[in-house]
Amino acid sequence: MSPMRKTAGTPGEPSPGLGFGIGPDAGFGAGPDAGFGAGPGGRHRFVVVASRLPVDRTEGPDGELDWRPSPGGLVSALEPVMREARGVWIGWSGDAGPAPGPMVCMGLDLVGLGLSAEQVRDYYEGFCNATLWPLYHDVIAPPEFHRRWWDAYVTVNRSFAQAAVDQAAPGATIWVHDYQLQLVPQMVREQRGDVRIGFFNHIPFPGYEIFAQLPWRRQVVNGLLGADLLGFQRRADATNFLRACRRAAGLATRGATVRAGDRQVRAAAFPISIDTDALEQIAQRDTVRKRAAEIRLALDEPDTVLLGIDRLDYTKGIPHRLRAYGELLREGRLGPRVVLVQVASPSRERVGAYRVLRDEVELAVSRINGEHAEVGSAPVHYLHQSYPREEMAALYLAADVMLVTSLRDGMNLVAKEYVACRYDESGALVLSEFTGAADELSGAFLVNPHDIEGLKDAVVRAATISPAEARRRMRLMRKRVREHDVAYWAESFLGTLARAPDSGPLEVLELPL
Ligand code: GDG
Repeated sequence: MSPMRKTAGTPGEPSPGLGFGIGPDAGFGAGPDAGFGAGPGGRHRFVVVASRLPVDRTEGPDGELDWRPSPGGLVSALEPVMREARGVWIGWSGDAGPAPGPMVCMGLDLVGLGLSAEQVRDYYEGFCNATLWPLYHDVIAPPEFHRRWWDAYVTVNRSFAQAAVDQAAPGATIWVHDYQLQLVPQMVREQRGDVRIGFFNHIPFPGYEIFAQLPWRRQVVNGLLGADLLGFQRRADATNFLRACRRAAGLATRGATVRAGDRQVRAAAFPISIDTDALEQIAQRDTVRKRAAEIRLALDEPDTVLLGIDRLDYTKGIPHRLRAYGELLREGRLGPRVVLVQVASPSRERVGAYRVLRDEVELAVSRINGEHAEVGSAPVHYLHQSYPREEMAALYLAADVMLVTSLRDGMNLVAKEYVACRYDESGALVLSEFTGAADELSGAFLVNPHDIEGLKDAVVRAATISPAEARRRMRLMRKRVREHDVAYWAESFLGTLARAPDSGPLEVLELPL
């Protein structure tokens, strides 16, 4: 934890994809001809643009405000190349207020942008979290469309783009992340023909019938097309995007390539992953293994521990999971000595749909406990809190069955984290087919979370699996997350970007479908 120069605020929610996994050496290599290096005039040859900085504002004991690293998979994957290239990370600090400006943390150059209270409301809570998030997750919640929110989205994207333009050396590589910044590639491109721009979308890209609802669909497609390479989690997301190019912007596509004026833009799947080694090492620590045993003891040594770990988000299918579990208890199909531990980390609490969800989940938990608890024991342990990563690893180790029942999820890193922690090859994963992870983790029990009977059957099968069968399935999944970790992901993306746009056929990652 390195003290830093700047001040103010509170830690935010675990940022998507930044919430877990550290490691000083993620084994990163940018590809043979990436050619990164510090640029002239203090500018940078590698620029990461993400909605959040990899640090949280904290308050010291005397009320002084400071910054604390919030290490995550993305940071650990990019750290070596950031260091080597004197790269810079541009992002928002997570609070309303003036820009914290440039700073150095863990030896990394960071540029903090500021959002006003109105921008937090209209851009972040509004357009990002109440328009794009539900729209891109197949309208699980109804998206709201407000012109004022769109205007804020354009303004904030412009300030991120300007910061990237200011930081980038001639010929730099700029990597823009996620749905909050879809206009940045084009905004940078307008000013800088010399840079290489990559964009990675962490969440799904919806089918055209859904995307078409967006009043600004053409602007979003054109914004993204400022990039040379667009990365998506699943092949289906890339296909959906290519279709949006044809339908919303009338552009021609050929294979994975879109012709945008005189430029060629490529769109392909690069499934994100975790820092597998670092996480496995945490899980193997004596302290963590001891803690896992303590957790089981505190739960009164149940026969079966089921676990859910999610941001409290309506995309994660927590109510569906609780419904299935409640019915299984009523039917007695899991036996008397079963416990569900549900971590629901606080998330986006100022957005209406999230407050409604919290009430719904807490009502469902109380109903189940009200019906089935006995004095001194409860069938659901509900934890609306965030935990350090060692505690998360201990929870993964303590669980016999991991439940991931998302209704829609770009990837779902929790599923991969569970697998990474199960170094003794025990445990079972129940995994929604609507996650990106379902394309890769073939040893999971795949479920449609809307099919409550099917979900119940899968939970029972996972809970009663033989040790040999569990080992066979877990081995398959562990091989996948070991070979395709976050370093592999970053390397594939940046390597492909380095070869864009004038090289031969695009390398699309092979997935075992
Ligand atoms: C988005 C996409 C995609 C959660 N609670 C705590 C905590 N976490 C960590 C988990 C995991 C991360 O947060 C959550 O990642 P997910 O992938 O499961 O989901 P999103 O937050 O929705 O992420 C998703 C991802 O971006 C990456 O591209 O996979 O589909 O929606 O790492 O471990 N970490 C700690 N304490 C907690 O209480 N330390």
